[in-house]
Amino acid sequence: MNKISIIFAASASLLLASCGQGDVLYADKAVVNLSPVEGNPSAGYMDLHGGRLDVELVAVTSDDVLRMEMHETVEKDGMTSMNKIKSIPVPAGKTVKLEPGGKHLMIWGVGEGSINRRLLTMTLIYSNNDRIQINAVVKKAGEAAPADE
Ligand SMILES: [Cu+2]
Repeated sequence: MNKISIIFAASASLLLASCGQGDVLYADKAVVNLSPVEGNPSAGYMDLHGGRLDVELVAVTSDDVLRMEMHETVEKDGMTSMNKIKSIPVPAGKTVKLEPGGKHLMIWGVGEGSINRRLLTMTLIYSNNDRIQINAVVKKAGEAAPADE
């Protein structure tokens, strides 16, 4: 058996509220915006909340996609482009947003099952070997954002 701890963080915000601490490594507000064009990659966004230690998000995986990459949008000479990045620093106690125009996930081949249930399960892998499983809300193009609870 490996020593990797798996934390199910689907309701991490509830957990956080109930224990009243701000230094738990977790992620929330995860969303996958499906590409309106079949074959084009979809984009993933979320809030990454730092724990007690400075760590890096080194990979995001899912059993129900063909490929997932971490990207950063960069602007140079008025032109916007994207670079693939190897990791995303998540400083202790800080919140790092994956959002349009910034760092984001690029996702190819989201499975029909996840699209139909409107949830994509993904695993965040950190540099300290923590693994956090989250469910991202899958949104079709043009669909309104789900109400914030
Ligand atoms: Cu991208």
